[in-house]
Amino acid sequence: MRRSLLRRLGSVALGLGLTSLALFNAGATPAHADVGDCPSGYFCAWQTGNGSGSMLKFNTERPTLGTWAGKLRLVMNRTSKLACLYEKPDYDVSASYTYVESGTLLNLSEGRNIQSVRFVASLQDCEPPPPTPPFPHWTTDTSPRMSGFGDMNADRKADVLVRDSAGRLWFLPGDQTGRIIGTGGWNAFNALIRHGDFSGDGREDVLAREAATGKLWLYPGSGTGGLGARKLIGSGGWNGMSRIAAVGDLSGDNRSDLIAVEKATGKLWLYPGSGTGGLGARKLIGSGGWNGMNALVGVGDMNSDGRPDLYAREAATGKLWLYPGRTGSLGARVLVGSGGWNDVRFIVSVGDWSGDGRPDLLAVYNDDRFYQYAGLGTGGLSRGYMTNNWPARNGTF
Ligand SMILES: [Ca+2]
Ligand SMILES: [Ca+2]
Ligand SMILES: [Ca+2]
Ligand SMILES: [Ca+2]
Repeated sequence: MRRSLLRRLGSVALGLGLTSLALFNAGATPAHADVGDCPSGYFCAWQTGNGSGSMLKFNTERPTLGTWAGKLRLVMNRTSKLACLYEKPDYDVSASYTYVESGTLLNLSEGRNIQSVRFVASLQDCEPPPPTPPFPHWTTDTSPRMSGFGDMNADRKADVLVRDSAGRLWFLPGDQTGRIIGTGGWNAFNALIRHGDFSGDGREDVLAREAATGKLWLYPGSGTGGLGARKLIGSGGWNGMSRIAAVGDLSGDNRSDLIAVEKATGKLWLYPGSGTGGLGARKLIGSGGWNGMNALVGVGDMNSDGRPDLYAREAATGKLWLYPGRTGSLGARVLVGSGGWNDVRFIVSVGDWSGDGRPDLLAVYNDDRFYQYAGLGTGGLSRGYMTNNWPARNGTF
């Protein structure tokens, strides 16, 4: 770590016109202060653009910078956090602010007038609550009945989960509030899945695929929006799947099932849930071509026939298709959206947010627009309407 940082310092130092010799000697007593003096774990600042002269160092937030206010020209962030640099005291975002990532050196232009500094987990946290909380506003109506999925705290309101860039997981119950239910490490997963109960206690759970190992983990829902201790549900090989979705009970035994597309073959497999947190022997339900779909969404019973259905987005056309659930299989597909769905980053199924008892849909577009689409009960969707801006997050499901 120290070595790689020094190497990074060396390359930056060349750009600053400093000699690499001075940096390599940083461990020894230097003839004069320079950027190599910034100790690990600290945020350091200089009033010169080349890191000469006296150095200010600290590693806790500073609502004011005293005699250094407005004088920072070169800064180095050797804390493990992201540093937010505000042009007003007290982290006031009404003037502009900038940020410095962990392990980074930044030259501040002459016009910058830094007055306060905070250390946070991710960029969105630079804007403190209030006025802008570090999660999007999510509001929802109350459904007349339990939908069986999308509701992690059993209040008949559709909940949304958000993973932020720092790898934390947020629970958004639909009243514009949010709270952390995963304090970190969630960026280790390359698939996050939620739709109903897998552990058999009637509470909605979360499934997550670990990128490094291809393992599939079950995070049992607590029933109050939180998650319990995880359990291994798939010991490996899940990275061989291009898409995984939870669909509800497709096999007809009242237990939640998974479906997955095999990358190598384009086959669609049904993994029947055991009802106790395991998966039974898989069954082929699509003989090929499923790699042509770049999103699978378990949307619930969209066509009101009592069986859960699947939405799939066609990569080549941006069309959205409904595959009606049959017992242990999928029926002939029906067009739901004629195009444009490739502009959506996250297609999210959270059950009924409109309060009419029918499952609905959410879409977070690549440009952060957030659209709500109400399910019509016939398999299709109402015209979508934009209700919010949903700034880039690392996952919404
Ligand atoms: Ca809820
Ligand atoms: Ca459960
Ligand atoms: Ca159906
Ligand atoms: Ca609805």
